[in-house]
Amino acid sequence: MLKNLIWRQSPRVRSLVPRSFTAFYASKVPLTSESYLSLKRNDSFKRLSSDDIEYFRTVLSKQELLGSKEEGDLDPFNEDWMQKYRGQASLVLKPKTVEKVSLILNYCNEEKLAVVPQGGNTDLVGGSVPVFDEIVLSLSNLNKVRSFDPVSGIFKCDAGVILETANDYLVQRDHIFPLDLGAKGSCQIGGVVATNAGGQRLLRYGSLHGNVLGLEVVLPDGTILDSMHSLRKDNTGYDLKQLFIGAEGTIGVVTGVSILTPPKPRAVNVSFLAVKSYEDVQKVFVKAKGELAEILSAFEFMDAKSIELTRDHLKKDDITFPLEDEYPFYILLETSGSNKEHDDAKLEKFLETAMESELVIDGTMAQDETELKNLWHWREMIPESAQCNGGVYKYDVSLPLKDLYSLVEATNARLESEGLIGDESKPVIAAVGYGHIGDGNLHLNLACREYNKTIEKCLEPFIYQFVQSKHGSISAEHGLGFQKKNYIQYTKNEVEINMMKDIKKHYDPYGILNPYKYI
Ligand code: FAD
Ligand code: 2HG
Ligand code: ZN
Repeated sequence: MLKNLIWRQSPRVRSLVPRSFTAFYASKVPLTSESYLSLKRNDSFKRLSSDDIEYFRTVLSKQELLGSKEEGDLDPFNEDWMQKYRGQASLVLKPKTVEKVSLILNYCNEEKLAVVPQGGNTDLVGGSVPVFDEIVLSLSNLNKVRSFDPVSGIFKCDAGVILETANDYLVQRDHIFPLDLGAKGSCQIGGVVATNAGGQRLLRYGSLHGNVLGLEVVLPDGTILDSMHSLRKDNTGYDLKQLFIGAEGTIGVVTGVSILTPPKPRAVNVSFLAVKSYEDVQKVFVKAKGELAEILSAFEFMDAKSIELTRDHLKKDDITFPLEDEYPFYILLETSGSNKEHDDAKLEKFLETAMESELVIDGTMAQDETELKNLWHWREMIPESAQCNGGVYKYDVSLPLKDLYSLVEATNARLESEGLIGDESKPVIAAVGYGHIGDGNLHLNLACREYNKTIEKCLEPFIYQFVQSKHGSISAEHGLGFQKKNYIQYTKNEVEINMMKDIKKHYDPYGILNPYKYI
């Protein structure tokens, strides 16, 4: 039988409030321009002058413009979440209206000033921070809910609304945001649209390419594209909004989003299960799809090492692991439906037979909302646990399910053969695998003692070649950003890449938006 856990005083699921980037953090993050020496600043971009700042002051109020008065002021905008990349912006603009975004971009385009759009700065591929001296255009002051229609479920908001805020707003109206992810406390709706983030509910609600009904976007020359439609069906011409979903701020700045939201499920169950092998993870997934069918809303997997790292990291918070023993693999399985009795009966039968056949060898089920959040906490805290030891290399890939875990094994073997992992004298602490099995999406994280070029060279292009050999994608959900810019050809062919370059050139002929990234 599954045991019901008695939880201690539970911590609230930690939402990632923007880090306090103190001098301590600032001093640790190397400048991107110094870590990647072959990279050169594009000298067709103008360097910011006092005249430019004067212009911005005529358009923006004091609260909408940040300059580096004191050293460290702009660190939160220059440094990424992984503390791997650091730019040198000396100006951050935080406009409060779409019209101001338009004036800023129009001016920057005319003056050839490079700009990086920034949301919550939780990007994991170095896309949200400057590489050199680009101006940061933060959307955080554009943060109003615009409307919600309880009949259709259509929600409209500014790009700078935080994901968790949007979801809380919708929950109060018996709906939810069709996307959830660990960075919900910081990331913004515009940011998740710009990265086409996947997250934990994709299995159930599909991707943003399907849910987003309309966008408002400011193009690099300042043109406002008002496409904030509310239609589920609209076959009049090219579906322009799709271009901006996942474009990572390279061809326009998203300022408004119209999205279809589902009703809040009345019954949610979460179970945390242990299995013997990756083979069994797949078997449980097939069984879950067949038997839980329409109520299955998340199927996440974690290997033993990812949980080991998380246990170490959460020790300080005195949080008890939900299972008594350790196992090779864990599964977090969630169901969401409208009838608790029906869902409970289905899930119990599923778990009973899974345990009888020894597919599932241990597990627990959340008994209330607090336990439910705690079980999710063990999954959502893996990224932070892998990041907090000095450095982390992250690879977010799509692979056929049968091959998915073999990348973790191959990477471990390669690191061992190169003498980079094994004991405390080695730079890599662990190479761990976890992710969204339901979407064929593996997160391979290398927790390191430091960022180190030898590790990077050992991993790249090795990992991208591996993914290509299995016909996977080198970016499942985090995007290309700075990290993967030079590797797109491992997933996309020449014709595809050339069409992308044409689109970029068409909308952004001077290349001012998010340069040095994407393609
Ligand atoms: P930022 O990080 O600020 O920006 C991301 C990119 O979009 C940048 O290229 C930036 O230039 C651009 N951009 C931002 N706002 C706009 C805008 N308004 N218009 C145009 N371009 C813009 N991703 C997933 O897919 N699934 C996950 O499960 C997931 N979990 C995460 C968990 C953690 C702990 C962390 C730190 C990150 C996670 N991510 C995940 C990564 C991530 O992509 C997201 O957190 C999110 O999509 C980024 O939103 P943001 O507002 O922070 O955008
Ligand atoms: C998740 O699924 C996120 O937790 C982050 O996409 C993954 O940090 C990572 O590699
Ligand atoms: Zn993910």
